[in-house]
Amino acid sequence: MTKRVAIIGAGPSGLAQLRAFQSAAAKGEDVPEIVCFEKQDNWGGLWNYTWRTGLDEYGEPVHGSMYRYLWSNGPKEGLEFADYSFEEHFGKQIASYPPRAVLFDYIEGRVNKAGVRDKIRFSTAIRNIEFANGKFTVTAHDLPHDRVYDEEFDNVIVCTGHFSTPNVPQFDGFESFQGRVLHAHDFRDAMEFKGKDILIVGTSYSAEDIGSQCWKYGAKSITVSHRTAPMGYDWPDNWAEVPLLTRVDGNTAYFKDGTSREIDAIILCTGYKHHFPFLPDSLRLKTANRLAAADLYKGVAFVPNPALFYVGMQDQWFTFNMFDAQAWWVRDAIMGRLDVPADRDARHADVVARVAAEDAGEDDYAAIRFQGAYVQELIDETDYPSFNVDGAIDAFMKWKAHKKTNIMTFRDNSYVSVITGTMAPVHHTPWKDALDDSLEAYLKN
Ligand code: FAD
Ligand code: NA7
Repeated sequence: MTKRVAIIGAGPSGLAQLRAFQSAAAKGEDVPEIVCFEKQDNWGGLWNYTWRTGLDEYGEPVHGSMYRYLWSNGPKEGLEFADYSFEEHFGKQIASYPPRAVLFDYIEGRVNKAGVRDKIRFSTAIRNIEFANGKFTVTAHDLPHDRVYDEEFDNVIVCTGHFSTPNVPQFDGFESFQGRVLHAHDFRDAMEFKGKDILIVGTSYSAEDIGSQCWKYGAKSITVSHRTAPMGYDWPDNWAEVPLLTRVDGNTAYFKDGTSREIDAIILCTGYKHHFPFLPDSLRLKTANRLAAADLYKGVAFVPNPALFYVGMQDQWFTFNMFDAQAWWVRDAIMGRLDVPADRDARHADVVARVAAEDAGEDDYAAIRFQGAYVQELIDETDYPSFNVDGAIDAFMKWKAHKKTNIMTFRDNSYVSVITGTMAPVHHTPWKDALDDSLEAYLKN
């Protein structure tokens, strides 16, 4: 096959795409030439932890948003690769909420086994992409050698993630606040906030988890300010939920209900923006962070130009296994084994239907089922190993219930693998007491 395909990013989505092509090649199929460009010097995307914030050694915006002591925020049984189980990787079943280093090791194990590292050009940032006469011209920047060059491709698959460019609102008084104001993207170590009164703005995953971490590592108090609704869990005594921040004066934060609190630091857990500075307007995805992303046929093929694909651009209940389902589907579309409608209106109609179906759901439970059905739809159309998607949905439902029961102990539960059918062991130490998040400590079961 003479086609050339560019994959931008070697995080879980880009690695899923590399593995998808490699699995077809391993079956003796004639696959396109693949080049993956990754601006960091290693793979793993967000799971490749960096201490850096702001700009990196080349002046590039730091991609990493993950922090020390991060444990999976959902059960691993909801994200397990269908072609590479946790038991295969670790030689035994492990507990259900692995810390970051353990999940990084697992992600890496699959692609080491597949032998795809030589397809990746590390420390290479994509600067620009143009489309003309049926070809993409991709401009890459080899950062260590400071060399910019162009190459042509038939298809481009954007796998650059969407939880790296922070959404940073402004509140009156920030400019004269006496403590630190940071976005979740720049949060690295909860120990920094030990003994402090912290204010968190936002009520989604980052707010819940960064607040919980600060609590675990000894913050004096946690106040969480909501724009829409409080999270509503049964929080510890030194945790309060308050209405939206209106202003800050000195070290006093004022809220919409007229109350105020003294605070030492403010962490904006206010989400992220889909940001593709390397794409012209005509190729750039513009979507909210939702399950039915705008402008993506089957959630992956760009409606205005179906030679361009995006993987992992949805908001995420399912993660690694959804990226796999998408990557296998994209591979088959590129290899001509699946049809993307030639008619733009037909592609658009698919998006409209998905948006309406998502909007018809009333709660998180419906959202989980919606995304599970999407994963099932894609894997039914490719040779990605079928797995028990309903079992993964069931793990998510139990996880939600466990969080409601006790938000500080939900990670002490275990679930059944939907790949091997084995029950995970209960972890040797409750999450709140497990201060060492290393791989060695976690695997001591
Ligand atoms: P990313 O992991 O973001 O990888 C994108 C890659 O593209 C990066 O390596 C980046 O360097 C590269 N890149 C970007 N721009 C360029 C460019 N111009 N040129 C070249 N390369 C480029 N998911 C879970 O399943 N469980 C969790 O517990 C969990 N916790 C999370 C915690 C945090 C704080 C965050 C932010 C996310 C979390 N997620 C979690 C969700 C996360 O989005 C996925 O797990 C996963 O990392 C997404 O993979 P991705 O490959 O799509 O994107
Ligand atoms: P999310 O899930 O996009 O949530 C963003 C939160 O920020 C949400 O609660 C928003 O409140 C809130 N928000 C956004 N803008 C504002 C302003 N201007 N004022 C107040 N509150 C605001 O981002 P997360 O970082 O939590 O999660 C992203 C990923 O990281 C996720 O996949 C996890 O796995 C880790 P709203 O409800 O819209 O009022």
